[in-house]
Amino acid sequence: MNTRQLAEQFREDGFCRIEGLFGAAELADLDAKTRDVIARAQGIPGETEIFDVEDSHTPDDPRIRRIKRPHEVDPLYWSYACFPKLLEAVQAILGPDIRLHHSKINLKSARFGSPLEWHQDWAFIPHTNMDLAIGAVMLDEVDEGNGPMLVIPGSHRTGLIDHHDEDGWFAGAIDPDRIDTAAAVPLLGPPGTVTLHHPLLVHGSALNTSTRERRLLFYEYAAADAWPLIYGVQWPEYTGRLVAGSPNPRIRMEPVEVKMPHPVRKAGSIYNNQSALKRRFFETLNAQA
Ligand SMILES: O=C(O)CCC(=O)C(=O)O
Repeated sequence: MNTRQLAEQFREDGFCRIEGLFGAAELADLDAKTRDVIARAQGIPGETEIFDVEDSHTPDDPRIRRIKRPHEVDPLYWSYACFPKLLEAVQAILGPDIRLHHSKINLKSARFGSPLEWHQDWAFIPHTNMDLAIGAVMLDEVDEGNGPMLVIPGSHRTGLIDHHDEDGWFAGAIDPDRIDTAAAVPLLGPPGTVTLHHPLLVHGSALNTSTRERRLLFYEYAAADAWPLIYGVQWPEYTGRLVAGSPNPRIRMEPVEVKMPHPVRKAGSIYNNQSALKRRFFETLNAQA
């Protein structure tokens, strides 16, 4: 792994990709744990503290689209957020002191895994500076057919694009007419591949109509001196999420563009925010039925 090249590609294209970062043993661990966590969703009536569910979810036929904050659900996910090879790549991009801002597993199940409309993560997670890198660990093979993340190379240099609709509501998505969707490329790879993307990189993903699941474990990293603006961070929580470096109350302010993700028609995850969209780019399961 040439971390200097990775950091350069991240700066240039807004993302980089590292094949084989996680090996067979780590993947087996993560696979078993993730299946074990999902098994706990049997019988749940709807969304919970841990699970975000598809619209077609029922208690007898659980359809989970996301495991929320897995690093709080099981220590295994926290330990892999601190995986040395992963941190080495993140530190090459963000510097030595790193904090895990957030984590999630987007499951994108075979046949019905939800699409996500085009967006920039920065619109959801403004900080005092923009030194953030969003890591995605492929827990399954990701191919053209099972809903890969689609990214628009270089789009991180366009600045923040509006994620509010014409009535002023935060829609959690960009009007597709405002971006060059034809320039998008899929992030593909065998299990264990990791991608890191810039918080302003425009990306989205389609409905999974294939017979293959596509689980992505996201670790959102921030430089330790980037303070989240979107929620009231408590110091113990802040220090408890450091994955490299030591606590330092000195925060770096930079002239970043911020538009708060408020007000929302439907609160909750990006799936909820986007459910109120009048116009969609990606087909949904409902549209197929
Ligand atoms: O799971 C995906 O395909 C995209 C994930 C994403 O962009 C998000 O959760 O914000």
